[in-house]
Amino acid sequence: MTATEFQNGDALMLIDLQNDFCPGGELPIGGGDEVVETVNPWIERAQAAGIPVFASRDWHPEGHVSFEAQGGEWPPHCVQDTEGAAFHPRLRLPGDAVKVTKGVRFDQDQYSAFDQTGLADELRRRGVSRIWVAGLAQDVCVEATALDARHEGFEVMLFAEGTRPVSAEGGRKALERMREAGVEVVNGG
Ligand code: VGL
Ligand code: ZN
Repeated sequence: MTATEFQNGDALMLIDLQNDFCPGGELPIGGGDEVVETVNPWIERAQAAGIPVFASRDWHPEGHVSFEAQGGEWPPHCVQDTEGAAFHPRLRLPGDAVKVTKGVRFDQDQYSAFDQTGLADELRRRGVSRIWVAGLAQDVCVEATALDARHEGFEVMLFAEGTRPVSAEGGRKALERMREAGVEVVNGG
């Protein structure tokens, strides 16, 4: 599958395109900023096709359980209302983009945009049956979101050029697990 053909019943799902996941941020992912440039034309195409654009954001309280000082595995990142938690300035999110906020629980992390957010019901309510996924990080929140989407019964298309992993090896394994779960990996835009 190569060409993007958005159709009725689709949604574009952009995962965590926030400053802290881009070079210069607190948890930078190599090429994170390139992903922002890559997804912009897809946003335009989604709008032209009249399909909804969803954008998730990691939105942690200060001292979140996922941070190293609290025994978690990550440096502090995407702390609520900081510049690092803001969407990347070059991301051209439409005004009617639907924001999905996660990672807000004090007692546990939420990698997946579906985790306790009500997203699956909201997508169904809008008649969405297939989602096109891009964003960061391929081996963390993108994977978790794509797998949950499959479990919820959605068709899932992953833009290979529209995502980057924390580690190359992690990225390869994530791709494998996503493919096994029925995620279709799309090359090119
Ligand atoms: C993420 C690590 C920690 C992500 C979020 O968005 O992929 N990664 N929190
Ligand atoms: Zn996080």
